[in-house]
Amino acid sequence: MKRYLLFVVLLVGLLVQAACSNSESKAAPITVENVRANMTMPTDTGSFWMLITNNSDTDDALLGAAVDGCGVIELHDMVMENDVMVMRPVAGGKIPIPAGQTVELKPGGLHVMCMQKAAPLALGTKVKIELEFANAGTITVEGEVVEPAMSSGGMNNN
Ligand SMILES: [Cu+2]
Repeated sequence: MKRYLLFVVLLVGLLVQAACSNSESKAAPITVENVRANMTMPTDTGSFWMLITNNSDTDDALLGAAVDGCGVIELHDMVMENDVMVMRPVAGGKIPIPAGQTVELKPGGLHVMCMQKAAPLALGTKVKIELEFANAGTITVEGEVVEPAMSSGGMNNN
């Protein structure tokens, strides 16, 4: 009986998966998860954090992004300069996403920087972000507006 149930669960899982991937011919080479938009501040800047996984066996790279309400977007990293954390554009203007690896964009680290922000967004708002990859092309994902200090785990108050 247990086995039968397990079989049914697996079968349903497969069917759901098949239905979902019907429009795409194969598994996505790049998957983007946990997209968070740090866009509540009453300033003209904001940032985006996310997990980017390269499921393919070819190295890829994030080249840029586009978001409605962000006049300019840059890819930034945080580095120590004279004992102070500062952010600056990533070397080479891109974030490498090596084959088979996951790269985390997070508070205090790599991020997609929104400049010339049109207006602050309310917590919980859904935001579309268009990501441009060297190999995978353009991938549009949706993120949610979170508290400025919210880390990937949601428990860091720094
Ligand atoms: Cu930045």
